[in-house]
Amino acid sequence: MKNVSLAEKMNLPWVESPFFNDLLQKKELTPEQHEMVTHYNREGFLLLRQQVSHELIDRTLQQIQNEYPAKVGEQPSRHQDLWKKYSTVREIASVPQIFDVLRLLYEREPIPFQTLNFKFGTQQRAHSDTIHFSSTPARFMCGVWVALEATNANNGPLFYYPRSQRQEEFNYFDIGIEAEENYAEYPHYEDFMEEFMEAKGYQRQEIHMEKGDVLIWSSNLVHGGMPIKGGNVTRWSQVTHYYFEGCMYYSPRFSDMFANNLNLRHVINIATGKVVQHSENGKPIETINTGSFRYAVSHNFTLPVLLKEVFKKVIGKKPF
Ligand SMILES: O=C(O)CCC(=O)C(=O)O
Ligand SMILES: [Fe+2]
Repeated sequence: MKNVSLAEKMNLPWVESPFFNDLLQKKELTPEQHEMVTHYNREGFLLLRQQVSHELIDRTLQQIQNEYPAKVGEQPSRHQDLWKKYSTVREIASVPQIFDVLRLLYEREPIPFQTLNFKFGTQQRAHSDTIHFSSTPARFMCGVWVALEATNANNGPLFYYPRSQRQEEFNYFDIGIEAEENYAEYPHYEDFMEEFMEAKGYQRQEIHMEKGDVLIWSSNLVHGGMPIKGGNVTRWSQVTHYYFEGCMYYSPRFSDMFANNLNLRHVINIATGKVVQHSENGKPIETINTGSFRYAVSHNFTLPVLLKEVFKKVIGKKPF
C-alpha cells in the first residue's frame, strides 16, 4: 500500500476529520478562508452575508409566490423540488461563490440534489439532516439555507445547536426505532433528539438573517425552526441540500443497514440536470429501481444473489 498518512486514509471531509489541525497546517489559505474552515470545523455551520443577489431573489419570489396560500397554517406551506419547475430556484441552488465555499470545505465537487422553498417558518423540531440523507463515506452532505427575506424573532427563524455535528449520526437503529415506510416513527426520533441535546448541555441558538444571507450547515448539525410568534408573517426561504461526488447516497430513515437494506437515492444534480453515479472507493455502483427504493448492484454482487434480494424486496419474502 502507498505510504499515506493516517489523516489521508480517513474517508471523511477534512473539515470533519479528527486530524483537521494537521491537515490545516499543510494548506495555503487566505486569512478569510482560514477563518471559515476553522469556524465550520468547530461550530458545524458558517454564516455568509449577502451571497445571493436581491435581484435573483426578487425574480424567484415572482416565479414561486403563486404556489403558496395566503395565510400561516394553510397548506402547502412548503414545496419540495421546485427547481424542476422554476429556473430561479435552480439558479439559487447553483450560485458560483457558494459552490466555491463548498469546494473549500469538502474538497469534492458539490452536487445540489434537493430544494425546499418555504413561505412561512417551518416550526420544525430539532433534527439532524442525516436522518433523511446520508452518504458513504459519511458526512459528504450539507444544507445551504438562503434567506429570501429577513428573519427575526417573530417569523420563525432558524435555530441550531453549535458543535452538535460532533455527535455520532443517530439512525433509527441506534435509538430503537424500526426503518419505516412513512412518517409514523419520525416523532419518536424528534423526541429523542430534543432530549439528547438537553441532556448533553447543548445550547440552542436562534439566528436572525438578512435577505441574501446564507447559512451552510454540516450534515450532522442539529437544527430546526423557531415558533412563529408574529401572527400572519412570512419567512420566504430556500434550502438546498448538497451531496458531494464519489459516494453512495442513501436515506437512513428507510434503511436497515444490518439487514442488507440500503435505501439508495436517485440523485439528480440540479446544476447540470444529470443523474449522479453512485460510487464506492472510486468504483461505480449501479442501482436497480424496485419501486419504493433502489438496490445496489455492487461489483461483488453475483446475479443469483441480486435476483434473490430483489425478489425478497418486491414480494416481501425470501424465494429460497
Ligand atoms: O427552514 C427551516 O425552518 C428548517 C429547514 C430544515 O431543517 C431543512 O430543510 O433541513
Ligand atoms: Fe433540516
